[in-house]
Amino acid sequence: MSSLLDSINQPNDIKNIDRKDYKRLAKEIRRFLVNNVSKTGGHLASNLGAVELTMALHVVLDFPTDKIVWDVGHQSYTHKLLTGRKDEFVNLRKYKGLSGFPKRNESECDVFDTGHSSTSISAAMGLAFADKLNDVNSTVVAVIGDGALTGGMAYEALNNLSSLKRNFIIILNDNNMSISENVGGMSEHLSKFRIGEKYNDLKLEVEQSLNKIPMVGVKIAKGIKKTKDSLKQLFVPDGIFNELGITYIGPIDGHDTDVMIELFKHAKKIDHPVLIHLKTKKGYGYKFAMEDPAKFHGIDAFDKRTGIKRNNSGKDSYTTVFSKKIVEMAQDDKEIVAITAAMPDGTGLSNFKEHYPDRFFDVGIAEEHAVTFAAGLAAGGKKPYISIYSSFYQRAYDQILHDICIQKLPVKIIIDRAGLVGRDGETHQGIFDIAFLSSIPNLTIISPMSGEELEDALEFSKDFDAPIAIRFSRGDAFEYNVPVRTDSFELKSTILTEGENVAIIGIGSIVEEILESAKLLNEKGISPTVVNAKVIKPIDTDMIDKLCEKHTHILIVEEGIKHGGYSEAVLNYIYQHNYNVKCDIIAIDDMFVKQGSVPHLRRKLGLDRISIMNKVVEMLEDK
Ligand SMILES: Cc1ncc(C[n+]2csc(CCOP(=O)(O)OP(=O)(O)O)c2C)c(N)n1
Repeated sequence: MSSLLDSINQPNDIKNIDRKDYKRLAKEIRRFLVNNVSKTGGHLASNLGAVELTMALHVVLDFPTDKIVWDVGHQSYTHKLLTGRKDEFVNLRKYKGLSGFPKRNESECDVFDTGHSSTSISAAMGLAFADKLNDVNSTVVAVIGDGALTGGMAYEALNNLSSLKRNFIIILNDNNMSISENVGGMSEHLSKFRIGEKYNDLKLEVEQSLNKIPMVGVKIAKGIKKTKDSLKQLFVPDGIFNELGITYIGPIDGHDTDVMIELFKHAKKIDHPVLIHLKTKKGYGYKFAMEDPAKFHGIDAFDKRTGIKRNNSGKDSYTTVFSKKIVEMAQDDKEIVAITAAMPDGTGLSNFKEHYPDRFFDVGIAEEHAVTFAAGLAAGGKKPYISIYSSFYQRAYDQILHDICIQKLPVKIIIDRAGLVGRDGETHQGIFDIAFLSSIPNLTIISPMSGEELEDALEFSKDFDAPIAIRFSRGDAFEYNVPVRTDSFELKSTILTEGENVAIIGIGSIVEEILESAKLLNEKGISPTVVNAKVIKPIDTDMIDKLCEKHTHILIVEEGIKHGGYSEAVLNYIYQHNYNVKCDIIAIDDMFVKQGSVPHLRRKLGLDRISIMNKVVEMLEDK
């Protein structure tokens, strides 16, 4: 039997597939997703849960006139398959390959780039208003998960939506999960809605009328009328949404393609915003993902027969070091509390939750709230450790500045996934935090280079009586053997190897790369001084003075954006003090870094050991 998926090569091709074959198509899509993602890695569980709802949307909508905005965008793989991108899945998330998120430059059917949560309703509303002003007759849909519906932006948009006064569809893909278990009052409210009798009546009627399709006449007309009548009964007056001027429909089985198609057709005709509440199962159709959807939310390559991840190094990541250390510290210090914004597993705080459930807070995908909440906890005398990925702190800039730093509250701002993160691409690279945080007064910023140093920094932060940020990378923690380990952590840079002529200064995990480049330079007879900057703010000016006095050349290497970064601050200091040294910087120069493996991206950006070595040689030759 030929594959149905093979007959889908461009947008709208799904419309040529017979209705009776939809189940088979869904199966083929799932098999394709599991096969491919097991090799490339990716967001598997969310995509498996969104297969039928995506198919139904593609049957009903006309692309590219009609538009879908995918919240977060991690669940858009089926949309990519149905819009002619099947052959590109072999290169999913690879350098220059297919993105794991919607990208406007990839297809005219991707109308809005996403990656960070809870933006879909705002963006879709903008598109709908634009079409309205341009007299374009289109259907605009925002697909948002129950997890993304914990984010503040979603509520700002819902509150604003009644001003639209035209058709607008929100698909709420409710699988009762964020990455982990979903949290909060809205989630509890939604879980009270059960698929009930009215839905089952509708399902029966849709099935009956579909069975009659080959015949013509009164019976079909009756069937369709009945369907319409029972559809009306699904328009439940739900308090929250209806009060905001949004008609609520649901809940509907989000794996029932036929019923969704009927519903979406009707929803297209409604002259104001509607929200269709779908109940789906995360990981649907693949045993291992259904059993452990959190593990398969975003996963590296795995063995599809066992569900076991390939390439486990066995070493502790920086996150694991943090996770273990904070549990240990909280044992003795009862004032320590921990906060996550929907990432208990990713930040390693699920360990803390197990040990100290009363001192653990998962606030949902709500970084702004999380930061101000932490500020409140600190004002109340607690020692809050808040852990968020670097790129997600971007939306909490004002809360860090306004709620923590102006009041000098001793919040411990843990920045995970700082630096390059790799395959999720430009929305997720953690390359801006140094630049945007360095400008904030009262904030101390540390970037430990190894697992041990991270432990020391955490210990130091516990009683630090002002805001402090500790940033570390994704991946295995560097195991650097300090000859004599002292327990005292000082806000000072450290010299790792004493050399001559040239000094190389690094921050965080890039120091490991610098040490490797120093070995290569040694082979060439060059002996650089290697400095672990460790403290980004305030700059250790004593160390810079010393380096400038003893060297002719200084190179600063930073896995972050150049403008406003650490390197520029050091350069500025050297310039102001008229030192007679030649300086250069390797940092990311005014660009968004696309997807790719971290080693590959480092090579492309000149941040790998060979490039660092070459830069030093070049500097010394150019006396
Ligand atoms: C601002 C922001 N914070 C955190 C994340 C990480 N993140 C990606 S998907 C996700 C959960 C989304 O849950 P839901 O919307 O229900 O989608 P599902 O994966 O369950 O289909 C989270 C927390 C993000 N993308 N953006």
